[in-house]
Amino acid sequence: YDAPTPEPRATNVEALQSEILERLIYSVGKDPIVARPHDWLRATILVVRDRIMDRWMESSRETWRTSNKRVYYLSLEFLIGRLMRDAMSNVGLMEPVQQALKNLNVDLGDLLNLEPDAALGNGGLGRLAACFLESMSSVKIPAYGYGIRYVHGLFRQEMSEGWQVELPEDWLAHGNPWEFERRESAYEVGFGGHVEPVTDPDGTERQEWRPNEHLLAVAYDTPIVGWRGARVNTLRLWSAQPIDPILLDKFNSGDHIGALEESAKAEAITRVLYPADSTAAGQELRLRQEFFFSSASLQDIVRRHLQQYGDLGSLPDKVAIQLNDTHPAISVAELMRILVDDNGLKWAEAWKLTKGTFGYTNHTLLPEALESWPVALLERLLPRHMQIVYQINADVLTEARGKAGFSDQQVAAVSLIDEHGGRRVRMGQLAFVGSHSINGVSALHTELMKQTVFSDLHSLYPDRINNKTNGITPRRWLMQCNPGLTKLITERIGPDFLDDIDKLKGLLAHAEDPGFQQQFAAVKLENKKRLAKLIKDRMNISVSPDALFDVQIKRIHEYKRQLLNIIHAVALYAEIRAHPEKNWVPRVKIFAGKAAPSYWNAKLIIKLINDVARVINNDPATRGLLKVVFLPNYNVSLAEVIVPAANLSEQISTAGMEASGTGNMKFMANGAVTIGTMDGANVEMHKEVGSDNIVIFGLTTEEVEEKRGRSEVPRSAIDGSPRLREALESISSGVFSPDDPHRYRDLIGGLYDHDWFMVARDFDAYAEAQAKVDAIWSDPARWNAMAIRNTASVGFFSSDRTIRQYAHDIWNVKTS
Ligand code: DL6
Repeated sequence: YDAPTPEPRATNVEALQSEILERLIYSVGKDPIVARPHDWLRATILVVRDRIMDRWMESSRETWRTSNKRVYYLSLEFLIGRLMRDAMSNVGLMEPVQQALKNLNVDLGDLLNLEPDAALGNGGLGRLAACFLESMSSVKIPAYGYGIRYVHGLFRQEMSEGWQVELPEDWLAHGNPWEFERRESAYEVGFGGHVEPVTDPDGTERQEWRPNEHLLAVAYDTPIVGWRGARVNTLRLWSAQPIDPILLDKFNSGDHIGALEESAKAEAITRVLYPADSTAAGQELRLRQEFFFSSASLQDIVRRHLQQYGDLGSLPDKVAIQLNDTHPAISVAELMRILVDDNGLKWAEAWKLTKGTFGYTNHTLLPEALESWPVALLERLLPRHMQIVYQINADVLTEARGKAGFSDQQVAAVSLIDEHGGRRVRMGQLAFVGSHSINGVSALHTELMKQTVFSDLHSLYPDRINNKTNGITPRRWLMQCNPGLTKLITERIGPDFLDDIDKLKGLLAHAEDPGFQQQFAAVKLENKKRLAKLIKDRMNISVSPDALFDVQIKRIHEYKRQLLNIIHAVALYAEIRAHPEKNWVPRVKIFAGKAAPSYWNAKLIIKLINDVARVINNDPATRGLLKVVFLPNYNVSLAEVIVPAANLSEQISTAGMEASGTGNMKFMANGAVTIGTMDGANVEMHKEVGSDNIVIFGLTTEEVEEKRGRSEVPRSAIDGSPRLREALESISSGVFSPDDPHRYRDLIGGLYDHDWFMVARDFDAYAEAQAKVDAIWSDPARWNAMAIRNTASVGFFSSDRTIRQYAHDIWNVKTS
């Protein structure tokens, strides 16, 4: 591994400037006189990329040289966003590149805004995967992310008269200078066919899967560079391609469309990301996607392992595979097939290696998001895997029946096959039994996992469930998105926090310092001005940067309760109109987020927010004291502008329903105060920052459970709260939807009827908490101290900490 490499590229301004020019001419093929911004972007990315290549190769060589264990993170989603600023900042190139471009009369900021946002994910789970990749590089873990190179990432959201409209997203339209196509790393993936028993020449009998459909998985690699270039890891995304690009015999016989059918069918697999994050998609194409990327990744992992170590017995010592939710859970059966059928291992030995290699992370307890596949579908698409699932299940059931005190009901609950209403394979059970570690993503969520979805598997295997509270990378979510605050913190406590985020604690000593408070507030104000400009430019709504920016940005879902927030806006509006003389705190309620295209109520909530916004924003009686804004097309890049500008972070999910949340941590880092329920990671934020620095309200998980259990009618909560009743009546009677007065009747009717998400029953507590927020805001010294303490206390929520815990407790790999 000591082959010669060229000298690392120079990083001074002159060298960068001349190389950008060179790349523009020789790689992009453009004369600088006519070059368009996209050409400059491409040339600049190529120059930055060159500065990462030598570290990338060195990282890879080091792993081969040292025989260190590799970690593989299998995820159907990687919501990475833009890469250029991340890469430049992590290798210290921001300033020289900016200067080099300036000398060429090009503005770096303009180029950064042109880079497409790689939206290969829906929400929390995909963004977490992206933060983890960056952290694994930063703490020097040899790691690979494996996923799908979707041609179209998450849809682009536009508004048509306040309704969400979904349009295709096209992140690859201008090519992708970050990726390297690896034709040599292509694997065949099969579907369908049958299984045949075969006898090898030495007399051993085994099963062989003979698929009747074949396609190619072609690798595309993207370098992921860690903080200060600590290490460069690889994100390997698979693209599906046909084995024969065109069926010539069909073409020659005149069937020109039929000749391309195979090709279209293969490419369909990696064409579109499924746009749902909290319901199992349940369609055959989705299962194909899941198997396609699992199979290609496992073939690649096994090939690399055999190349280096020559035998598979050392797999768990040298390989850790983390399953990001159940989407890659079929990997458990695929690895068993590779070990037993392709490599001749005994079943028991293969099972031990499989369990030793896999870890599984659960991200949701929502029943509708728990994946299961009809047995008949698996039998048709993956017949050998279905056999393997049956065999694994037989062993699990034998173990369960042998456990003292285990009831028949418990045995049925741990079964991989759900026998209710059509037989289905439960992917959570498969991932659980095939892994040595099963983790939740916050302390509360992990406890609830033990008590609910996995309670019986937990009794059977009590040592497997553990907690790994989520985190966010402080590079992207503080240093890069908030350079003003980063500079201020550096001036105050020095630069050590850049390398050790816990050092932010040093800010606690300055929380009460009026001078520092003023500076902190001034940075926030600048960020708010930038957001106010964006709102003006995109929405033509004027908002005052002096108002309290109250922000809820995340997927639109009933459990996340954007409805609670907008009903509060309606109630506040009524109060302002009724009492214009009062000393109201000016507020801007900012929303952003996408709804799954088939989720009617979520789309209706978007429409309601827009309807309410239109009425409130145009009513002179509010005198600008309340504004409501729904910013379309929420994505990582938009979050990077909104988060640094937020004063108040809305984390108001029904207790027990948000597994963790990670947006909550991003706001905390940027000095927003949280209003939230005791849910997900809010519980741990409350512990870290202290109850004086967070505004907690609402029912607890136990109270929610209890109310649901008693099927208690929500009407009394509504009858007992005049302001809630009036707000609901005004919405359902059409005050905000005069063109269709009944538009919200059913949505609001649900609150009277069952109120599953406890919107009505939490309303008064929420409104009181908001009044408390107003009171604190009216005392700037108190508010600023709280904001500073939030930033100071965010260290625990760094994804470096999370990854170190995975490394230590699950993967058994060393970190820096
Ligand atoms: O763990 C990352 C993220 C959590 O922070 C959110 O609380 C949770 O809702 C989200 N889950 C998903 C959908 N999961 N599935 N399947 O994105 O995970």
